[in-house]
Amino acid sequence: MTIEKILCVLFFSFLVTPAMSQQLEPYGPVPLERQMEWQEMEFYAFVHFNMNTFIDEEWSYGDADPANFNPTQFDARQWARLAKKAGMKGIILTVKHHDGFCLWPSDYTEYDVENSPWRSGQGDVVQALREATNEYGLELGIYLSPWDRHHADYGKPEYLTYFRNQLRELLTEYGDIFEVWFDGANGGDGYYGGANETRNVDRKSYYEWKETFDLVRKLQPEAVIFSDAGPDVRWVGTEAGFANKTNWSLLRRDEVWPGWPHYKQLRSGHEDGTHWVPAEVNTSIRPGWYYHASEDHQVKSLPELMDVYYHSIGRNATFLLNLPVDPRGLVHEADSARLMQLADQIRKDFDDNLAIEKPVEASNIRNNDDRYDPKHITDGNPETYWATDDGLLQASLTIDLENPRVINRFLVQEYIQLGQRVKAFTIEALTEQGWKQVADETTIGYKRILRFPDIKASKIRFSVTDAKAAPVISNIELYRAPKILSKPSVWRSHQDTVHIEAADRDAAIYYTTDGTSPSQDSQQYKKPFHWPQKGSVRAVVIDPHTGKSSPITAKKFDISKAEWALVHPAGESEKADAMWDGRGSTRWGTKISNLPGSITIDLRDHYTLDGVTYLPDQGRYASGIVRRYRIYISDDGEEWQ
Ligand code: FUL
Repeated sequence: MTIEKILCVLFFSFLVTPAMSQQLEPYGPVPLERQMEWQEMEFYAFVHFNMNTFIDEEWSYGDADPANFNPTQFDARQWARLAKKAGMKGIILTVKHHDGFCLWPSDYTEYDVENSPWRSGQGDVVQALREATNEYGLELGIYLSPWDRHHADYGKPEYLTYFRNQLRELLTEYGDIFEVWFDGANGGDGYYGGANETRNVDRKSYYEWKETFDLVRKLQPEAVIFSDAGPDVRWVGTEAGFANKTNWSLLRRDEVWPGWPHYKQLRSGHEDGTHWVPAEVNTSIRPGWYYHASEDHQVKSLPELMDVYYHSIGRNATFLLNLPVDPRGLVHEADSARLMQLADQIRKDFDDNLAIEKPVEASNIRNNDDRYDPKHITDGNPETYWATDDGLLQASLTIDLENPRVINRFLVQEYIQLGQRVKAFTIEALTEQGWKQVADETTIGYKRILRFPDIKASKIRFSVTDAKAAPVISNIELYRAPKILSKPSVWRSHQDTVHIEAADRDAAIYYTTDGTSPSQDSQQYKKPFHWPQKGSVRAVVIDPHTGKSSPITAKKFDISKAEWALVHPAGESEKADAMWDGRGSTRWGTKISNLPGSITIDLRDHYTLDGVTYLPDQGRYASGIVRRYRIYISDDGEEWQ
């Protein structure tokens, strides 16, 4: 190298070094492109439809005759149409559940649709859904259960060959797959080709997951792989429909495997995670994953589903909502109606972004460079962002709403392509009484949405109070969501205290006890009240902003239960309170080893009775349901009729 060249190199590095050090570098693990695309899908459907649907089971044994599989009005286009209308971006289908029955004609088994009467064995559910998703512009995903209660080789290495052969069929014959879903339920009793026994596998080693993941990568490099442990997307550690408020998209991935006993940690991820493995919240629109006519009345309510929305997408996760297809081959009317309500409410909640294009000031702007100006958080462009100087772990920005506006939703996004950085943040609102704190929260990630009571503000201040590295925020939105106006619930406790609950805690409740219809002129409900009378309490929920009201709940109460006492079985009185506490969600059961058994209640007064009501356990796995009974009455506890 000549001396000129050396000088030139030195000079060059002198010029570029300061600028390079200002470069905004990713911090910690960051998403791969396939993970980014998946995250942006946000909301997509699960469809559980399989042998279980036809034999009314959740986990069938693996021995049910393929002849059972025979949908009468099969229409995958209906599923796709509903998903599309709901704003979902894809559908993941249970192509094989734990019972081993395959929804596509597999070359590797006889236990599939080809041997069912459906379409004379010519049907292929996977292909039908592929066509429907293409028609509606949706992505297709597959759930292939690792556990197979039908297969004779399950538990042996031979089964893995079978499993991977099936995966190869699915990943080569049905076009692009966006997500491959591997469930963590593994091993137990089953048919296993007629062996009818219990087979347990070592969950950590049996499946040789690496080889299977390599196969997916080879055949569908853009698909994300889901399991308890990722590698791309992790289970959220519960099927109840939520991620924790603190939710890192990071995981110490090498410590986790499908079936990991510490799965509750998946609700928050790991702050010190070594890999980018974001969470997916999966839950069913009904108690079961599969359709059961007995659950037609148990479709989740709109407020419950909105809670799931805010506790998944609103907490840095995606929302995978299961629609159990019924034996006709259709999403049941009750589920589709509720799904449309949900879609409508989501649209209303995020209808009018009050922050868009509003002026923003920040406590610090990285390098004072326009590229990192806070104006980018209200420009509606997800690719631009506000960033602060390196080493600054606290910073704030203020959005000027120009005119005071009522808001109740705050949405914020980090530019996660540069890592998940924020550990804690607050929100304050400038009201007529000065600055008020609205929220004090932890992580953000791809998206965080907060709900809070209506507040009228002229400015909103967002402050990062702790971060792993200089915060990089790409978007903030503000909304005034309308109230959810579903019927309030009314119940009366054992002590005659009447409680009224609205789905939306911020809505106003009005009630009457004289049989008239409640309105804004009636008594406003503020707290539970004592009301031992016979008669009905009528209640309504009203959105104070729009004046719109919910349907009215009319709850009839009969004789007071305040003095009732349990005589038999003795010693159970306290627990037995759940039997008459007025709440359908609590229950009391007692061990009655020799049927018929009995319970005796002392009413402590004399009444003319004309009826008795009994509400059985309303839980998903209800037990102790009374099938036959007699009711006796007595005036003295001696003589019974
Ligand atoms: C679970 C399975 O055992 C359920 O049947 C269902 O498929 C759910 C999505 O995953 O682990």
